This record gives sequence, structure tokens and C-alpha cells, in this order.
Amino acid sequence: VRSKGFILWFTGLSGAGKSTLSVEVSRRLMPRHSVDILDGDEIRNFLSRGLGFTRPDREENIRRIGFVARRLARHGIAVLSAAISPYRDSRDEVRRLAAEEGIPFLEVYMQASLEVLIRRDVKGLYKKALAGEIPHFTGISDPYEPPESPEILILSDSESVEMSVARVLAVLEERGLT
Ligand code: GGZ
Repeated sequence: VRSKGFILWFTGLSGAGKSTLSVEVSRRLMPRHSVDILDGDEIRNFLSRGLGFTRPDREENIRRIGFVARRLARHGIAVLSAAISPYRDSRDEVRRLAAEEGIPFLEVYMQASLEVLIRRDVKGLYKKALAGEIPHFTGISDPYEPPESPEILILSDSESVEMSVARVLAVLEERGLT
């Protein structure tokens, strides 16, 4: 039988590890699933070109990602979305629409302290944001609303990627999705 589609929705601040974890999880799913990653960066270059970071633009971005994610999941694809998706209402709307269609939706909250993100600052974005050079930067000059009851909570400050991957896969297995 063909495996069932689902949506794994990663959410969290820039640098919290959404892209890394989604890539590693997708590698592990690949042998048994068709997998697609909808990554913030890539989506903004193609599907959401021209959208910025105001609340309405972020909401529109998430609406589009949610739309594509549901389409793909309906066709049996394991969809991994990796966008900051800072607004609870936007995420809950994707969740609601997925539920209406019977598509399993699992929110993965990549929790990371700002302190650690600022210290790591892999792309130098926090430094710029703190200097006021990036307006509406999530966590610095723009809000992030953490999920209240994510299916999976990743403590990205303290957990290894391998451990996070194992925990995501364990939840998928529990739900009969692997
Ligand atoms: C947050 C920003 C911003 C602002 C540019 N705020 O870590 P990155 O660099 O590679 O990924 C971030 C990405 C965020 O886009 P998303 O589509 O994930 O955001 S949302 O879900 O809120 O629509 C970051 C970069 O773009 N970036 N400006 N102001 N992140």
C-alpha cells in the first residue's frame, strides 16, 4: 500500500534549526515516502516572491505554503514545512484546513533561546537586526507567538540533531505515519 500523506509543520525563530532538522528527517523518510520540503528561503524566492515581513505578508506567505502543503499531502506526500510562521492564528488555520481534509498535521516547535541564537548568529542577521538594519526581524523587532500545544517540542539549545530526528520519527511511528 502507498504511505499516507501528512504535514510536519516546523516553526521557530531564524536559526533555531528548522531547515537542518527538516532535511535530516526527510532523509530518514525518503526510503518509504515521497517527501517534499517547503523551506522558507526557497518559497520566498519562488512562490512568495515580493512578499515582505509585515504581518499581512507573513500571513499570506503561510497561507500559500499551507495551500501547497495540503495539495501535496492529499497525494500521499510527506510534506515538511520550514518557515518561521510566527503567528498562532496562521498556523492554526493551516491545521484547521488540514483537519477538514483528514490530513494529519503535526506542529514541531523548535524552541531556542534568543540569547543562544544571537550568540551563534550563523548568518549575521541578528547582529544586523539588533543594529536596527533589518526592520520587523522576528524575535528582535517583530513578534513570535510560540505554539501552546505542539505535537513535538524540540529543545534546540540542548538537544543534538540526531536526538531530535529520533524523537520526530518516534512520534510519526506512534501515529502510524512511518
Ligand atoms: C525574520 C527574516 C527577516 C525578518 C529576512 N524576520 O534564517 P533565515 O533568514 O534563512 O530564514 C529567515 C527567513 C524567514 O522567512 P520565512 O518565510 O520563514 O518567514 S515567515 O514564516 O514569517 O513568513 C531569515 C530571513 O528570511 N529573514 N528578513 N524580518 N526572518
